[in-house]
Amino acid sequence: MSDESPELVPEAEPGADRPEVMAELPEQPMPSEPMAETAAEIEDLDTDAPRVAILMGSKSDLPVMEKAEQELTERGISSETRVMSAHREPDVVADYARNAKLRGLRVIIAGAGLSAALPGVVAAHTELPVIGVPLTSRTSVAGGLDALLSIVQMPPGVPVACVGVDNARNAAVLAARMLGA
Ligand code: AIR
Repeated sequence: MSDESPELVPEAEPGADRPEVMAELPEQPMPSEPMAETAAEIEDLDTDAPRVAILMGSKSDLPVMEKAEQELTERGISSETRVMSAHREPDVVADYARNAKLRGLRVIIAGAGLSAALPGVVAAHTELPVIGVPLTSRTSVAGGLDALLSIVQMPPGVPVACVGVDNARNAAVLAARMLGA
């Protein structure tokens, strides 16, 4: 038996290896054909466009939210993952949600912790179905109940579907069912 203590490896910051998830809209290719009239036509033109968006309020949410991305990838469903905060970058969130349908997205998964406004704010700016993932975070109250209630308690007319606390995988399974995939 050796009495050497194990080497301490510094923990990598969540998302340090995923620069593409930080809030920026992907560059839009210039259309070579006449502009498509409807979202359905755009979908036909660009079959590789992501069908599901996976959004989260902070890089610190990435380790949990990556489970949704994994599940969609295993099912062959294209997705894009972005970090944007409803409180820290409200304009980015509004712009993203307003453009989502025209970009060919069909379902939006949005995870956040604490006062989790992201799914609700996204739902306020798009007709697409939104699935909220309540997340635990360092300063959560009651094991994520704060985020759960923030996501579930939407006003009439602006629904957000909600999965269990930290259950990003279920959000992906629900998105797949919505897409009939
Ligand atoms: N959050 C970020 N903007 C608004 C909210 N509600 C959430 C994140 C994360 C938690 O606050 O979704 O779960 C803590 O974020 P951070 O960046 O301090 O680690």
